[in-house]
Amino acid sequence: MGKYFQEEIETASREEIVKIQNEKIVKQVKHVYDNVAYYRDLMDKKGVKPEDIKTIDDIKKLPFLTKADLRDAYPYGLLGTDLKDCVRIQSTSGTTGKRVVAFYTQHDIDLWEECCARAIVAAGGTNEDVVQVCYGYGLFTGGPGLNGGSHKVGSLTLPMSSGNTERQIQFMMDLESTILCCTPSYAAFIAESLAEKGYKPEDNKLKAGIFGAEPWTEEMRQAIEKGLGIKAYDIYGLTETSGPGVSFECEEQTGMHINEDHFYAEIIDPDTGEVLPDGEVGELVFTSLDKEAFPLLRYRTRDLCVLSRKKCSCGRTHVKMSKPKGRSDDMLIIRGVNVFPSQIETVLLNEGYTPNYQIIVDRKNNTDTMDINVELTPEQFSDKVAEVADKEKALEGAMRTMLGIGPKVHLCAPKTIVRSEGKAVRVIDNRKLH
Ligand code: DLL
Repeated sequence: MGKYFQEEIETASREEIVKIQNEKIVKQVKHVYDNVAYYRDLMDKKGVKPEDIKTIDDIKKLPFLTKADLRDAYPYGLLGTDLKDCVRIQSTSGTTGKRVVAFYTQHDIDLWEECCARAIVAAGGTNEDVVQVCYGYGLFTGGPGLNGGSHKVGSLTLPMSSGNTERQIQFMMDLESTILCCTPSYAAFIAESLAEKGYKPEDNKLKAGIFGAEPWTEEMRQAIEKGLGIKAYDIYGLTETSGPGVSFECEEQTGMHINEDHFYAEIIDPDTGEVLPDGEVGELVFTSLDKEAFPLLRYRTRDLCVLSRKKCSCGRTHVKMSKPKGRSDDMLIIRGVNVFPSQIETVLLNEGYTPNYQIIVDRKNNTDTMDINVELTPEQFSDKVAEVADKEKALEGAMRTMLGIGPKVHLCAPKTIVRSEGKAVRVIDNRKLH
């Protein structure tokens, strides 16, 4: 296997990509209008008919779809095929409200797994690799998606699921895993556990990791790369669009190529819905181009990103999205200031701290408070009160420079912040504003 999983499409010219998108969007809109009453109503309300969509540019005429619509239509209201044609569901890990349930025909599964296979090959994967998948299996899309992608590449697949770190390490060492797939926070935990057992980065056979499902910073990437002795690639996706593999990083590591033959991306102003030009930060909106069971037109992800069409040295031509800079609904507003957890992570890692932290937001006497618990390594740990107080002050200063407001920092003893095996819980908001 070469550098690409599907070279022709991954390196297609802009004209070829637009041609494919033009053809597919006409069919996809007709499919949705004919089969999904919920979206047909939205189109009718907006006065848009399938005939109005002749090219991909006409997509702007279509109404948006939001998570609230998904809740409204739960569970079958957005189904685009007969239930008897579906072979699988997957669902979100959300703990509040109704979960998102996505449906798949066999065709949808195949396309999804191909997207994941592209990501694995972009990370250097071949049929000679041993791919250890420790994303959760089951309803979560991470495990099944990467598992299917790994099969398509022909790699030996270790369907580990998350957790049981002892067993992860045993299999990693005994079966000589070469590619690790999990959340970045779990990768950091695995690196920490390996070091504790006395393993050096060069003792494992890993060469690459494919990490996603939660935000992670460049600083976190460097820490993981150093800790495991690998190159760490980002992968993005959401249950609504099928799962991981909507976009993935190549060796250039300057953003994730969106699989544009299956998903059309737009960036909009989250307040006005206006489409923004490439290069501007806004909310990412996806339109599926060839899904059968769960086709979504102009789905608002809430993820804030930038698109770039700069030529990529890897030869792939598909548009790139930046790492999500946060979610429009995850952004904390503290005393009127917008704060993203990723900014805090950047400061911590730049200042030489671990990525083990937790942000606690509260409201006391009508004023927002922000406390950040930061775990120290055994080397950093000191029982001299003055020393700790000085370090906390310095970190508070660095945070104030980055965020514009001053949080209270608490340095904690090693191993006091709970490790995550899936998506890390970084923020505890006790303000009960919702
Ligand atoms: O997290 C799918 C996935 C699994 C992606 C494995 C990558 C790897 P959901 O649980 O529906 O699906 O959560 C989707 O997670 O809207 C983003 O906010 C966030 N997210 C996913 N990938 C990334 C990433 C899966 N690479 C939500 N960087 C999305 C930052 C990410 N955030």
